[in-house]
Parts: sequence; structure tokens; C-alpha cells
Amino acid sequence: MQTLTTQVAIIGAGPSGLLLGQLLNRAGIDNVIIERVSGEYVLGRIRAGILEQGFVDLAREAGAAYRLDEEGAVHEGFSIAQGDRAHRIDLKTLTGGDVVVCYGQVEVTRDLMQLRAAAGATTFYHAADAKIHEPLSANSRVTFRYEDQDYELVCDFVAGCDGFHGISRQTIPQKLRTEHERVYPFGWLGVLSETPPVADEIMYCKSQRGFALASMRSNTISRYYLQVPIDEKVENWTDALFWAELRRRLPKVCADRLVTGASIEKSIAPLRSFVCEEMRYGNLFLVGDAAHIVPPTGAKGLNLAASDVAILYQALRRVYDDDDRSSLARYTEVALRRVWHGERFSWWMTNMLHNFGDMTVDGMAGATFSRFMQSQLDYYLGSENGRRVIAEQYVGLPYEKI
Ligand code: FAS
Ligand code: PHB
Repeated sequence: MQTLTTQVAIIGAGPSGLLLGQLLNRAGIDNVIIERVSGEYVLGRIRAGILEQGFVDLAREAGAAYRLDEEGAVHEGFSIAQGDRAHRIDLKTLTGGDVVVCYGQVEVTRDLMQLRAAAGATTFYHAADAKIHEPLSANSRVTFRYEDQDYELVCDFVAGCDGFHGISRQTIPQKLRTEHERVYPFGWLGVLSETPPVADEIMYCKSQRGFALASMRSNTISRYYLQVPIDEKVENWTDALFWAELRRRLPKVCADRLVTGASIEKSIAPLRSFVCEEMRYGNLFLVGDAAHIVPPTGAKGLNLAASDVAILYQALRRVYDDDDRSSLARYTEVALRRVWHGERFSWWMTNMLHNFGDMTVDGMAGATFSRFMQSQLDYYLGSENGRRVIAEQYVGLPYEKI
């Protein structure tokens, strides 16, 4: 067994782990990242595309926003279409100046990986069988296997940035974890294509046939999603079938100008709302998807991971700069306050924009639930105040100082 020591052990080299690692590096706080797969594999996962201002500000603080500032597209609004009618949510006007930035999570992750490599910070990719030991003691450590060698990483703190299927959340005893979950009865079939986007801004489409989302990564790369049944298989969808169904769900003016092409990525993501209401266990802190999951309808997943990172980073700075551990005790409370706002907004948008068909929802017939949701959507789109409620949450509620 080879023994290493660090101040913060980070499990996971997704955006949470890499962003936290970059902030700690700039603050001179030693950290080691342990990642189960390769960096290429992490970069192969096509996920989020919309960054809140809070995320952009944190990336700038981390010195990781050069390309983001260069290539990210500022979006001052987005649309919600119902059939052929599109309602624009003017983010900038309705929030007094706030906007979002369209820049793929893959690019954020790539930038952070390159910065970490340039800084010479230690990252173990292909690290297997990671386990967290004695998180309640002063001898916390993470063991793992790397290139047929057993390692023990002794640390002050462990940041569990290992996503929904990681080990960190499971390290917190079940009796201390209160978990809330809503699994939606459908998924999102996503396609990435080297085709010009169908609109300049993102468009969420509610149609009788089901939800669709028209997004983008640049003015030459488009990202589209279709609501599909929960048991749908991606192999059932040829590109031709995907484009034909997307056309049926877009407003006619968009459908007529849709440019189709070969998919460069195609996958189905399940939709769930999930929150683990304990995000700390001694020296272990859960961050991002390790603690919570949102349906992507509100573009919140990656952005909630960033606010967790910001809060934990502030608390760790206090420990190492001021020898003050008091903030650590407030991590769960402060992080969850913003998480639940993101969860609620994502659940609300998902309920309003998806077609639940004749499924029973919240104890009522699908047709009844759909009437309530249609009335709710009409009300919020039909007034400036209603659109402002959507806009304020879409750009992201303020980060809370710990
Ligand atoms: P991640 O899951 O990204 O990263 C966790 C990392 O930990 C992974 O690299 C994993 O390999 C590693 N890991 C896991 N177990 C480990 C172990 N035992 N040892 C070592 N390493 C381990 N959000 C949006 O805002 N918009 C979207 O459109 C959107 N689409 C999504 C589609 C899918 C299919 C998924 C799964 C998520 C999507 N999300 C979306 C949410 C997504 O962007 C997450 O919020 C974001 O990846 C969170 O980042 P992390 O917390 O770093 O978790
Ligand atoms: C995306 O571009 O991948 C995207 C945009 C907005 C969402 C979800 C995903 O709400």
C-alpha cells in the first residue's frame, strides 16, 4: 500500500470535482482528484448547455473562464412554444440585466482538465475501488487501486463529487440520510448534430405529441431533445425518425427551417428529482449530483453543482486561512436552501411542459392534471409578472454566503 497525503481528497473529475480542485489550487490548498474512468470518457458525456451568471462568475474566480468568455454565447432570453405559438421570456429586461450563457458542460470540463494538468495537480484517472475510511476521525482517508497498486490517500477532508452513482452518498449511514425522490414517467432522447440551430435562442416546446427542446452548442452545433417513454430504447430511433418527430413538435416556422444531419451523439437520459438531505458526514462533503438530481427542464443540474462548490470552497478557505471550522457545520443548510429552489423550479417546469398522457399524476387522471398544468402555463406566460417569475429562476437565484 502506497500512502499519500493531501488536504482535500476529491472523488470525481466531473465539473464539480474539477471546479472545486481548480479553486483550491488557486488558493494554495492541496488536493488530489480520484476519478474512476478516463478523462476522455468524462469528456464523452454530453450533458448541460446553459450556465447561470453565478456559474460564470465562479469560473472567472477560478481563472477558468477564458474560453468561456471568448466562445460562450450570451443569451438574453429563451422561448416557450405551445403548438405554433412561441412566447419569449426576455430574461434581460425582466430581471433588470441578468442573462445566461450557452456553453457546453463538455467544454467547461475540458477547460478545467487542461488547467489542472498545466498546474501539475495530482489526478488519478482509472482509479478503481475507491473507499472512504474514518470520515468522522482526524485520520480520514480514501483508498483506491491505480495501475495494479493499492493507494491510501490520507486527508483532512473528502469532497464527494462522484455523481448520483458514486460511493460518497452511500458512505453516509442510511439512518442519517433523508432522501426525497420523484422519478418521472418519461425520459429525454438527446441528439447532438453538426447542423445550424433552428433558432438563435433556446426553445422549450410543449406539443400534443410530447415535449421537445431545441438548444445549441454554437451556431454550427445543435442539441435537441424529445420526450420519450421511460422504457424507450435509443436503438429504436434512427436519425430520420428523430428529425421527423422533432419537426412534428416544433412550431411550424421552426420546423420549416430545421436543418437535419447525422447525429454525432444520441442518448436517452432518465428524468428524476432527487435530494439527499444530509450533505456532510464528518469530514465528508457531498457536492453536485452526488447529493441531488434535477430533471434538465430547468437547466439547473450543473448550475446547482456550482453553487455547492462555491459554498464548500468558502468554508474550506475559512478553515485553512483563518483556522475557523464553524462554517463547515452550515454547509448542508446553506447548500440545500438553493438546491431546493432549483429542484422546485425544475419540477414545476417539467410538469408544465411535458405530456403526461393518461398517466395518473399526483393522484388524479392525466387529463385532469394536464388541464391544471395548461392553466398554470397560460397564467405565467400571459403576464409580465408571470414571465418575471420564470425569468428570475431561469437566470439563477443569488448564491448565499456561508
Ligand atoms: P458528474 O456525474 O458529472 O461527475 C461525477 C464523476 O465522478 C464522474 O466523472 C464519475 O465517473 C466519477 N465517479 C463516480 N463514481 C466514482 C467512484 N466510485 N470513484 C471515482 N470516481 C467516480 N444538467 C443540465 O443543467 N442540463 C442538462 O441538459 C443536463 N443533461 C444531463 C444528462 C445526463 C444523462 C445526466 C446524467 C445529467 C445531465 N445534467 C444536465 C446534469 C449534469 O450536467 C450534472 O448536473 C453534472 O454533470 C453534475 O456534475 P458532477 O456533480 O460533477 O457529477
Ligand atoms: C442543453 O443545451 O443541453 C440544455 C439546455 C437547456 C436545458 C437542458 C439542456 O434546460
